Amino acid sequence: RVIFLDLDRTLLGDDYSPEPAEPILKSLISAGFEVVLNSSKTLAEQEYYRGAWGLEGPFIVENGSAIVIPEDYFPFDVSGRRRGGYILIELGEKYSRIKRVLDPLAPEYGLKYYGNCTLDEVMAFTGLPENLARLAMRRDYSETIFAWERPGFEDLLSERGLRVSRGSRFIGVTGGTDKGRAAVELLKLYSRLERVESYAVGDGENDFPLLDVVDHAFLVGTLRHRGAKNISSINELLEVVL
Ligand code: 2M8
Ligand code: MG
Ligand code: MG
Repeated sequence: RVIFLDLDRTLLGDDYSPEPAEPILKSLISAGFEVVLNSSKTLAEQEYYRGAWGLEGPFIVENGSAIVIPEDYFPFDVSGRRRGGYILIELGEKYSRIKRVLDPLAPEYGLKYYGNCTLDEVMAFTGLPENLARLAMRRDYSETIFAWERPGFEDLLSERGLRVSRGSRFIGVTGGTDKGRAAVELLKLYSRLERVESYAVGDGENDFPLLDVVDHAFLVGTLRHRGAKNISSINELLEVVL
């Protein structure tokens, strides 16, 4: 059983600390679940949480932009780009290209995102503590629009071939990918080992494509999505799946 988990407002609360979710992850792992983080967060941010929770498997970064697989994790060859002990299956766009599209629109629409904010501004917009804000600023494939003064930029970004989606708090900008597409690609690899039953938990609109591709879908909070079961918090998940 493979379970894809979103981070912000699914496993993490407003202080972004890993501690509250730790017992949940422990229970899922001891029940035999393969836990795969699938979030808007960067590789650097997710390494922090993986370390805190002792996760060792693949994970999906920046809204489906890349599947990150520890080298030698699967007992067969996986093709992708090798970097820092990982194999990266890249499905999104390079960060530089996304920034090149956003920068000329920023003055007119009053856009604020990592690429034109200082560390202090990032901390103020997100509420991230300094160490995590620094890791969030290490973007490889996506931008996050924290604030805007005028509407209308979303259509322009789509016309320029970028994908715009709502996360838990902000607007995410990626290439033509999403959390669901990346999950499908990773599930194909797991299926080469054994028959997989898939689960996912999220809270935001950018989780909908992920909820659509798994066997068992859960939404934390009050948003609704066809085929997904609403739960009030991640703790309720254990009652349902264990
Ligand atoms: C962004 O992700 C959230 C989660 O959905 C959002 O878009 O609302 C990303 O920039 C992520 O890297 C960052 O940690 C988070 C901080 O709230 O915002
Ligand atoms: Mg979320
Ligand atoms: Mg997310």
